[in-house]
Amino acid sequence: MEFKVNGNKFVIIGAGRSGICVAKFIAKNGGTALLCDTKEFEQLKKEGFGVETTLNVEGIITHFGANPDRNDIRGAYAMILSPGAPDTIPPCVVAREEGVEIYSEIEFAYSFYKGAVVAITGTNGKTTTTTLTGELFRNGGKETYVGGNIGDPFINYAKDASEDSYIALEISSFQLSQNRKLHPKVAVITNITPDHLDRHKTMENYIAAKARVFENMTGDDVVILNYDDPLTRELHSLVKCKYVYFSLKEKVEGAYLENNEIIINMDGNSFSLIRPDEMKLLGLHNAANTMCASLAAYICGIDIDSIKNTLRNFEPVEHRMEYVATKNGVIYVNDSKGTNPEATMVALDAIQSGLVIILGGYDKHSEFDELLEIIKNKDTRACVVLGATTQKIVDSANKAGYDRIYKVENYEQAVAKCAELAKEGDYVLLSPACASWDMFDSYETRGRVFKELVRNL
Ligand code: UMA
Repeated sequence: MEFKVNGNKFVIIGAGRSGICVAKFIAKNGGTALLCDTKEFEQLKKEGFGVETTLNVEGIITHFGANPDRNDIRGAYAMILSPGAPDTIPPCVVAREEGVEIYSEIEFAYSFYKGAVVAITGTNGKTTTTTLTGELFRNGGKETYVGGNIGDPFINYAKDASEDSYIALEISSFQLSQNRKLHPKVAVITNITPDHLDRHKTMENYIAAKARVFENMTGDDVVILNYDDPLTRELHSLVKCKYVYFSLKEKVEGAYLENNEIIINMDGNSFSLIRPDEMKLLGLHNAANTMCASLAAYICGIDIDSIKNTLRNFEPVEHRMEYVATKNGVIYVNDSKGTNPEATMVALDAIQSGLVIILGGYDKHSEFDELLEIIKNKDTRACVVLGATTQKIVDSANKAGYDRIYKVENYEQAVAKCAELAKEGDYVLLSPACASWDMFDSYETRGRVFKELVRNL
């Protein structure tokens, strides 16, 4: 079903990246958007997603600083919910009472989209996999879009794309929990480890949200699952279409690593793609991301030489093990996208020698004990800690018997402290194991602040 926008009123919850783009789309297509946010205008403006461009636009009515009330919601054609807003908030309760259907931005956008979706979800690795998938398809000669949780909402591409197009769509568990009709041609689940438990409450709910990515997939559609991660591997029992695996450890149908080569092994064809050390991406986790993206491209018929060529030239994604600068012989790496302990553990795998790490941020109720054990066992030179999770991280360090912990108040102090502690040849890694929302509007802003401070050292 395509939403009928012309002449209809929509209530949009959240005036962030998703909500602003949805409101503009509705206004452009002849509908009326009531764009709501509990934050005040000045605060929204500071976040830099362009809320000011929604003012005085025909077809957009703004409602900031409070939830919409019953009169605002009554009679609306639909409510479109931003991913960060759970469907238990008061406006959603009212919408249900008033018979107004609630949709995610992804579902809304999907209703207009005629091309094929390659959906990428999982706790970690989504952004690199999505970006690489986009590059593989684009270089393979396909009309390609890249969007979703990666930061560029699906609605921006949904209507103009042709039937022959592909979108590499990064989807979070938040976006999937409202899923209805989304029907990817290929879906990737990179891995599932505890994350966002403040919102999903239990691991079962979180896994169930991720599994919704393939609930409408049938026949020749293909689900790509991580064989090395038991939670993801076992999801095959719920899959109603074809599925393949990727693995760093076992020879599987799909893609695997053997003698330091990435092998594609599907439908009786087996061939080597590339050696991980021929690529510019650091770490084994990136070999796994490469397998996911390459499998998706191979399944959709992208030429193998084109795949190999793209892999050889692909540059790391911003905020994902991104090299920033070398200052006084110390190498600074920005992994601000490391927003949970598992992501940070993966980042740590890629660095063997001396390390100073910046940890801490918004509290998502994650556990830090295992991470601090690893930090201790790696003989990490120092941990510089800040943000809402400071005490939790210090407690985990105490449990692990690790005492090279330095508390700071802000990023200026953090970078200065790292520069003071690191020795020539060391790495300074920003991989905070936490979301940024206690200090920044996004991990991107956090990463950019870090890079700026490093460059000014
Ligand atoms: N809001 C309300 N009422 C509520 C809850 C929220 O008004 O009850 C408002 C907030 O005040 C805020 C607005 O909603 O101003 C923000 O909405 P949002 O949090 O959904 O954020 P968007 O800016 O629309 O960005 C979202 C994704 N953010 C989240 O899921 C938290 C972005 O992913 C995504 O890029 C974007 O949609 C486009 O699809 C970011 C993210 O951090 C990168 N994702 C998490 C992750 O990767 O771990 C899930």
